[in-house]
Amino acid sequence: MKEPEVKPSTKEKDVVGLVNEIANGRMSRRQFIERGLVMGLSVSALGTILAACGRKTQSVSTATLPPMVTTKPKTLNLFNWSDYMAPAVKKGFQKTTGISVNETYFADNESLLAKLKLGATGYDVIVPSDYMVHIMLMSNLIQPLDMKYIPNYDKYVAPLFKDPPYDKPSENHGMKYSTPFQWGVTGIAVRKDKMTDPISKWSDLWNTKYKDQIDMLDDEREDLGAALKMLGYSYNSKSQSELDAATQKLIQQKPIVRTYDNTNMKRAIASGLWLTMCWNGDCLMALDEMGGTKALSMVSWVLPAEGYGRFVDNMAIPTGANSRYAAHLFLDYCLDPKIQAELVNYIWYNSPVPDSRQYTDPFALTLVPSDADLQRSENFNDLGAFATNYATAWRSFKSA
Ligand code: SPD
Repeated sequence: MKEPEVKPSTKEKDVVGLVNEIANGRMSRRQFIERGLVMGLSVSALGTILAACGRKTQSVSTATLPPMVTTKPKTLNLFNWSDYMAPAVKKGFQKTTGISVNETYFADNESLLAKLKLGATGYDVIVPSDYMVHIMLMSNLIQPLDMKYIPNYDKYVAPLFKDPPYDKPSENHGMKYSTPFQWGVTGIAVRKDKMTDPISKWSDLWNTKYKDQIDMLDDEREDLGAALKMLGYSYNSKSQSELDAATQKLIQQKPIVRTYDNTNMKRAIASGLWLTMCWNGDCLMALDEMGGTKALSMVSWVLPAEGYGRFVDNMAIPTGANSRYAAHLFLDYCLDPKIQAELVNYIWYNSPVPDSRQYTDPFALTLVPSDADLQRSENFNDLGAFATNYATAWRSFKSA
């Protein structure tokens, strides 16, 4: 006989939410006790939960760095976004250290997280974006770095990228979990040689006249964020009604979208698709393949008027890495100004290392947003417990 499905009651879910908040340091002990009592929990039950959380947070706050075993492995496993590493950088690292780089790919932050949560081990270096660094460090999926093995961080990283809010556990014990890799923005690549209408905003991607000439990113925070922004809300909204409205917008747009893709926007642009939602580096990569500056007469890059996303992608070392040492060497190597320039000259994103500019191909600076343009951009934050609402919204959009 089929067992009856037992669903958690609302009260149970509220208690789970409350426990997550205290365990992840998003709530003070006092707030926890006050809310717990209002929910009808006994003082002794609250005491037991606090004791358990205390053990967890203590292990973070007193964390001492694990000893560094400086044996070099043959290979370092890099888990990265596609089109986000220069072959010359991998070769150079091998030449310098004797360690070869084996690169595999993920499509978005959420699939990277899922992979690690499911227990994948053996990745030495991963490349999560800002908000995802915070989610991962709060879940102990990445390890604290030993900065004495990453001297290029202090030497070369711009102050703006040092000490970012996403790289801090709830109790700030001074450990770092990530180094900046590249930063960028999200916009629209427009084939102006194929269409003459002016395009300036996200809502243009909802115009039915462009049916099958639109590609969207396949990315939960990016697509929901663009729809939120178009409705006048924040990329980081924690309002269920705003999120519902954004989900409905994406569902409404679905019939006119040709495809959702994060991994090959350059092909869409180069093949002549009119409107491609994409990241600046991938747009520039397409332009590079289409002939460099000449291609600027065919493609325009639009930073939507309603506001758009700005991100910092970072390098971090998963808890289950094979070689903590090789990973530190690689993080350090990638922050060298010449290596940053080698990267930028191939992947066409923006460097957090100002000294790299002197070695950078001027073409790479073509799509760097001005300070005035950046006023309209918004960072992506860790949404805490509300992240599950985005996941649910994204699933319902996908299955609609
Ligand atoms: N092809 C490289 C793409 C890397 C983009 N990072 C995405 C950040 C998402 N908010």
